[in-house]
Amino acid sequence: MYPNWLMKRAQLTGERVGLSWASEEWTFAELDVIARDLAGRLVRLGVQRDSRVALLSKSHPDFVFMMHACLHLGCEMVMLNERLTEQELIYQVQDCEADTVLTDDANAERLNTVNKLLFSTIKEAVPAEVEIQREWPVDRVVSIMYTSGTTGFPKGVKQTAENHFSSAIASSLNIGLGARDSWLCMVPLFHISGFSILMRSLIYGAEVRLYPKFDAANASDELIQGNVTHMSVVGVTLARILDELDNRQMAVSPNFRVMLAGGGPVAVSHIERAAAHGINVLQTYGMTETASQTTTLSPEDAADRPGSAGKPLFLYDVKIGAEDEILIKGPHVTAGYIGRFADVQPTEDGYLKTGDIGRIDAEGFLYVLDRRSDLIVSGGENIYPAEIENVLTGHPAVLEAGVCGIRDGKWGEVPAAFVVADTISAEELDAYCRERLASYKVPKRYSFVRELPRNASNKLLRRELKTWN
Ligand code: S0N
Ligand code: AMP
Ligand code: MG
Ligand code: MG
Ligand code: MG
Repeated sequence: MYPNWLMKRAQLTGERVGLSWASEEWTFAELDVIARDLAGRLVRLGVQRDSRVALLSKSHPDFVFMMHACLHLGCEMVMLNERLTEQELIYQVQDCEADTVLTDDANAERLNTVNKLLFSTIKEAVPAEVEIQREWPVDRVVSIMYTSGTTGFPKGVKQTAENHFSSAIASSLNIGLGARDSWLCMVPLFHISGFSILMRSLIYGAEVRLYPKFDAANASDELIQGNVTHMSVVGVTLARILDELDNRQMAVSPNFRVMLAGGGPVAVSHIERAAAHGINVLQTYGMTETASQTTTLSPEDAADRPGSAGKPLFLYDVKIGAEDEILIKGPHVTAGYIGRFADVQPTEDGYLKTGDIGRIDAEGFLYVLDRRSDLIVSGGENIYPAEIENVLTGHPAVLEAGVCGIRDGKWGEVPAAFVVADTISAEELDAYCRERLASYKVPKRYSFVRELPRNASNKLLRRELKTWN
């Protein structure tokens, strides 16, 4: 059993700031009071203790308050990605069988066909008497996040209290985090990149400095003023910060200690540019199935190991399996999937099969050489070609479709589609995809071809497609 993390944190260092947003801030004790109050309101509105709820919100303090309220009620939280289309969201809400979806008012017009509660409605309700869940079983599911799968159907990944706890401990044993620190959160809270910041903050008593979204000017202000000690970025956002800092010609405060860069490969040139600004970029290899980092390059090794994602953190083991696949073992590895993938066993002999290809050097440093089968990473958002191909072949005029990633100056990589079709234009396909896919997944280019590259068993050769560009 764990104690309820927010309650425990409020008892230990209740007077410390746990969350800040522009000029507002909340101590851990205040967060606990707000969460208890909201928990009572949720119950009044019919939310059951220990039930599964989905949340759809922009990054905002209210979102954090609602999450804490849900955790107080023992609820499992399904984190919905705000960029998804209605159709994509409905798939997840149905797959997870959530009883209720809690949405911020900005998303009020969405998900009208499901049982939904707006944040404003919740805040107006009269609180009921409720009992807060004082202890958390280690295998309690805290969060569920959907991640794209090779089949084209996103999989709901369970993240337990133990997953998050061990992740926070292992992270801090390497990077260091304490009650005087503040972690700048400009990554979405619905991704593990953002949610893990919230978990670490509870466990270490550090502040979360929250912003509604990534903004290079705001990020630079924070780094220069020295308000924050840590920040999480993806390659694209790091590049935008570096451009901004180049323009400003002002020094980053020595208070700032760690820039954790993950979600995909980070160019060595970015790491070098950052170093010139006095920014310590730590490249990490992490994923939804491992509640964030598995390997991270420690500050001491960063300079000598360009391109490496570091060594496995203290609690974890990584090895290379057949066909150079990266295999991961540790208490941070997901307990499994839900919904249509509930029967899929995530581990084999205790190791998570990542699908990523890598190499470990003689000193034990991991190099991620290639990503899970054909996965495209665009600005830190993952896209599986199969998901786009399924949509394209759903169009009556499309006979076959193949999608692969192409290099892109702005996003790193973007999807490009190759289609075998009766007469149809790229514009029509674009409109068709936009209705059905989040806009970052919509192909940036369509090529009409007579046939697709396939092997003897008729399997699409997406690697080959890449060479057609
Ligand atoms: C890069 C971001 C900030 C871009 O968003 P921006 O600039 O705010 O765009 P919008 O104004 O919202 O939209 C404008 C148009 O741009 C399109 N668009 C937005 N994002 C993308 C994208 N990624 N790719 C392609 N297009 C995009 C919009 O659709 C819109 O287009 P139109 O006009 O056509 O509608 C934003 O994308 C962002 O925040 N990205 C990062 C997300 C993230 O955090 N990913 C990480 C996920 N992975 C994990 O969580 C596992 C790894 C991990 O845990 C980790 C990762 C990083 C750091 C630390 C860790 C850790 O281990 O702790
Ligand atoms: P997600 O599905 O959002 O959890 O993304 C996890 C995937 O992102 C991993 O399986 C990798 O394919 C990719 N990824 C994460 N970190 C890195 C890295 N440092 N280098 C290369 N690919 C990475
Ligand atoms: Mg994924
Ligand atoms: Mg402060
Ligand atoms: Mg993802």
